Formats: sequence, structure tokens, C-alpha cells
Amino acid sequence: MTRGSIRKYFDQYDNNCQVGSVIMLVLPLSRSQTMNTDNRITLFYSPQTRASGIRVILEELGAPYDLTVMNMKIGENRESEFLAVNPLGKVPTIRHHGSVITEQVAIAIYLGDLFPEAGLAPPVNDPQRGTYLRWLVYYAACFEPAVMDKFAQHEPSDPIQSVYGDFDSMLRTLETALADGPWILGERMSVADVLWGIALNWTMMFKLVPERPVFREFADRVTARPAFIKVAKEDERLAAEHQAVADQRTP
Ligand SMILES: N[C@@H](CCC(=O)N[C@@H](CS)C(=O)NCC(=O)O)C(=O)O
Repeated sequence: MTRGSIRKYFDQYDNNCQVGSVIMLVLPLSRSQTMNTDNRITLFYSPQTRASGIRVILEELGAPYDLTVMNMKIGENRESEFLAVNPLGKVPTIRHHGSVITEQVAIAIYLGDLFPEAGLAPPVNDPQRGTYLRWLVYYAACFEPAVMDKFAQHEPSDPIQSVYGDFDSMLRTLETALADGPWILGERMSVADVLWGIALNWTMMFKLVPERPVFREFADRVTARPAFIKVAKEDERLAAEHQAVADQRTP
């Protein structure tokens, strides 16, 4: 696929087309089927990445969305067309009503608020709104930096300078928040749970986070849900397709 043809693809992205290895999947609509088509969300996507969690959230919300799938294994996310959308070349990225939104936590907050009828985001004047935002932002502000430092085997900084203090305190704080359950807001499930369940599942799999019962049970609750199962299955298929394309290119 040439750069020109990718450009053409992006220009006609709402035509439900499939061009080369960049695929546009228009998914069956569910709860929000009756919504105006202008409300459709485009999710720039690669399988088995942070974008998968956002797709699970879209499924949980019953949101109308289209995927623009990019094969990261051959660097499609680093083509100029996508860099014009998100200069970092990262997924998840969404486009909605002409605006581009990046960063998974910002996207999660945005989507939860966009579909209040799904009941997965406490509204602004709800007493649980602050707790909800706290744990969503904790993910990006504390958990991810801590886990990525561990992954990269960085020497821990002085806890006073570190944005997350130290790894063990960061994790213990999260564990305490999840301990009562079943969800982070108690009996009320929210978008934050989807994000955390998937993140814990991945990070325990890669042994970056220890397999503590609270984390395991929490992750299992999220990954047993139909939305997660559907996305994981589809991701497996897409990832295999992408790998096959990448293998063909390797001499
Ligand atoms: N800060 C971003 C991180 C997104 C991110 O790192 N995405 C990875 C996939 S999990 C990516 O797109 N990597 C591809 C690349 O940089 O080429 C967020 O919170 O959404």
C-alpha cells in the first residue's frame, strides 16, 4: 500500500471500505443503534494494545463506533496520515464530531460521559464522581509511570521526587481501593473498572504486578464479561493477520 493510497483511505474513512491491510470495520450497532450517525466515533486501533481497552469500553457503553485498524508490525501508525491525526503515532486515538482525543484515560472519561444512559460514569454532581476521577487519573499519573519504570528497570527515584512515590506504596494504595469490591466504586460498575481490570490482567501476565488475590479477582471479573471476550477474540484474529503481513515482508 502506498502513502497515496493510505491518504485516499483516510479521506474516505466513512465509506465502510477495506483497503489493503488498513481495514475499516463498521460494527453492528447495539444499544445506541437509534442515535444520529453523526454521533459515531472513530477509534484508531491496533490489536492487543492500549486501544483494546477503549474498544471494550465502547462495547460496554453500547456506543456506535468504527475502527480504523493499523498494522503496527509494519509501522502503519507511523505513516504521515496518522501522524497528522496524532503526532505521537499512538493508539488509542479517537475522532468524534471533528475533534481528536488521545490518551486512554481522557478517552475513557470522555466516552463514559458521552453515554450517560449506560450508567458507567457518575455524573458531575454525583458524590462518587471525585472517587471515580481519582482512580481513573491514578492509572495514568501513578500506575503507568511506576510500571513502565519497572519494565525499563530504571533505578527508582527518591519517593519525594517520584510522581508515584515508590512502587510498593503505589500498589498497596490501589489494592486497598479495590479490596472491598466488587468494583472500585463498590456495587456500582464504571468505566474505571474496565480500564483497571484490563491493565491488571496485562501487567500480571507480564509479571510487572504481583498476582495478589485482590488484583486477580478484580481482573477476572472484567475479563469474564462478554465485551472483553469479544474484543480479545477479535484481537487475536487481527494480530495473527498483522503478523502474517509482517512475515511476508521479511526477506
Ligand atoms: N499515553 C498514551 C500511551 C499510548 C501508547 O503507548 N500506545 C502504544 C500501544 S499500547 C502505541 O501506540 N505504540 C505505538 C508506537 O509508539 O509506535 C495513552 O495513555 O493512551
